Amino acid sequence: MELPPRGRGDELLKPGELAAVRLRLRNIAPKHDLTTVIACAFDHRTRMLPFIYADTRMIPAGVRAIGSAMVDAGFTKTRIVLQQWNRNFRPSQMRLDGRIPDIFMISSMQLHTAPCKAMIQDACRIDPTRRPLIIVGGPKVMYEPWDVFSAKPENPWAADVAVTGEEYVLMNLLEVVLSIRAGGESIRAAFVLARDSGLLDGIPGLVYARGERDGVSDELVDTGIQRLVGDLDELADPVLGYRLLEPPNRGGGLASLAIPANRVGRYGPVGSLVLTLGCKFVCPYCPIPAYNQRQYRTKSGDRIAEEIGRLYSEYHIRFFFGADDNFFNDKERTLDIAGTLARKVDAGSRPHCKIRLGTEATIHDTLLMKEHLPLIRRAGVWGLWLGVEDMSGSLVKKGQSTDKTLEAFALLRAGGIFPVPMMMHHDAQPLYTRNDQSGLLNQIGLLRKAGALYMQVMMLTPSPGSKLYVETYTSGLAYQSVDGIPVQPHVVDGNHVVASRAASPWKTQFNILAAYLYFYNPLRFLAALFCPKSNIPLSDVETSPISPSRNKLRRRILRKASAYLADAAVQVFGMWGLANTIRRTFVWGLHLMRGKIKRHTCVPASKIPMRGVDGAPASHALPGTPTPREAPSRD
Ligand code: B12
Ligand code: SF4
Repeated sequence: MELPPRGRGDELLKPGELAAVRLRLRNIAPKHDLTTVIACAFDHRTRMLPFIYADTRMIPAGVRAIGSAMVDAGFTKTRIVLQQWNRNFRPSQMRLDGRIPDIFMISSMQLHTAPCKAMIQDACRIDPTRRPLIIVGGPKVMYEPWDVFSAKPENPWAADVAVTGEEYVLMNLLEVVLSIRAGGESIRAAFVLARDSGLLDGIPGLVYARGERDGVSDELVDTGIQRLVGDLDELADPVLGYRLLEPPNRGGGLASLAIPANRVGRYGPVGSLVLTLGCKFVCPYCPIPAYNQRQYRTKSGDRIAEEIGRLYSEYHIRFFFGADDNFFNDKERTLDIAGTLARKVDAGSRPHCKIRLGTEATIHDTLLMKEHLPLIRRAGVWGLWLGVEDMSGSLVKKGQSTDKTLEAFALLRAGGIFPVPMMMHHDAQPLYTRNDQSGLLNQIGLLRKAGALYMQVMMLTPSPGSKLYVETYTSGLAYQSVDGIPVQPHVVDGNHVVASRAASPWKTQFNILAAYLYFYNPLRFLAALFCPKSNIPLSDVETSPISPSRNKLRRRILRKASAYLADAAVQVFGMWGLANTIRRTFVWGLHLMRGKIKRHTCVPASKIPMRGVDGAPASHALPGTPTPREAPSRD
């Protein structure tokens, strides 16, 4: 079930609305002297291929965006804590500027739900008179905001509010709460007042609780689907967020200072960057088009060039990953971005000459961009993650036949861009086939031959907010438990088989391991040493605009050697990643083989009644959610 659409023409904020709220907050911020901690939930059990490096070395854009928005709005006493680096962090121990913060925020993906809930629980241990306002946001609550309010009287805990939207919703919420905050009053008390007087109901993108018995809320009020910011140039400067990072440490509390700017690139060498958001395709297992209200939103080329320049100069970050859903979605807008970045390179701008940018796109759109690929490469795009899924098209058709995929690979490589296939394994796909190319290994073999250095295979998994989501549960496809082990969020990661009709799902689980082993292994490592796939045009190009005359030869040899050895290095990395993947998923395969599988019959939904404002249906309620009228009396 997808998020419901807003009314036609009412999907976006009015131009300038986000910029205006930022300005208004900046005017009142000095009066309030707020301290804020924003934590990124991360479950370390999810560390495996294909994301094992990016998951901890790329500083997530969500928390950073929220941190940037806070600083930009004048709330400079803000700290970002990544559980990726600070796994022992305990909200109950945090102190910022010598005090318990006024606001504690959490950002979480669906698969990191367990640590997200643990942090809320821990924050709820703080004395209620001093407890910060707890706000939860990010991809988890975009679709399942109700899950951050406990429905168990024996274990009561809850966020104060879930933000189902982006920066604007948070800024809007802060503005309303601060507008009624009396001097010396806690921000949480002001929030409660705003909530109880109905002031939050006019802010689409919130879910908050009302009433309480035995520690469990009586109902959740859903203020509806957010309006999106259309022009991403209105967002706060991402450079601000990088100054707020808590240094990696083993303690439960916070260090006195954030990571100094000159060390940020050391801890997080890959910078994620919002360039565009949205996608025109409608794959039934993907929530992205509906989340974006079928809108495509971009930053301008000038803005992106400026951000990259500053991120490079201030933090020495030169590897970037675009948070794009489909970078080539709109030719004109892509060319604006690429053209601007390429012009900077032509003019000899050092940061722009040095960067390497990776992002996601579809095969279909890559082919439409074929004559522009040299420009895209000049702009710094160096790797493209392509949604190949299953090339035979038996899973989904979005213009990715075998021929087209191979054509796109050849064009990209000829243009100096590394193609990275993202494959989706599913019940109907055999591991290997003799007479055609539909088998998983057949396809991987073809893609390797076509020049893939790195690849990912994921299992089709229920994704909240997608068209297929509810049906996956009601049809009994999704597992509830395997061999008596409940299916918890951290295994709903695309690496574990958690939804399948296969008679022997363990085979599917081991197929994924076999696919990786086929791609990353000692034999291929040796082959990569003698016949590397990484030697593509421009792979050894000089990226420095002004070559130092000294050491010119040495630099040239180094560049050539690293281009030559890159393929073998990726193989070594892949084998190490595979060892971790086997360690984490092999036992699951055994449970699938030996144990009984219990299936869901209905979709997990809120146990607490939900409603919209003015009695409207709640936008984020899934089928089976009680409404306040239906709620059984707890007397
Ligand atoms: C880059 C990316 C990754 C990178 C992340 C690296 C990193 N450390 O940053 C990598 C490649 C590692 C990755 C891996 C995975 N990813 Co990913 N990824 C993305 C992608 C393309 C961009 C993320 C991003 O930077 N977005 C930009 C930021 C600004 O957006 P945001 O995080 O949503 O934050 C905004 C709002 O959510 C909100 N917000 C966020 N936090 C908070 C907190 C508060 C308090 C408030 C008020 C608001 C708020 O405001 C922010 C600003 O607008 C998104 C899709 C997308 N376009 O967002 C998928 C996405 C996040 N990934 C997703 C998934 C499922 C995965 C994987 C499980 C693989 C898979 N099966 O597809 C793995 C998990 C790996 C792991 N162990 O964590 C899903 C998450 C779905 C969900 N409901 O949780 C997404 C949304 C794609 C999708 N299918 O819809 N991913
Ligand atoms: S092409 Fe990718 S982003 Fe677009 S709808 Fe399909 S899976 Fe989602």
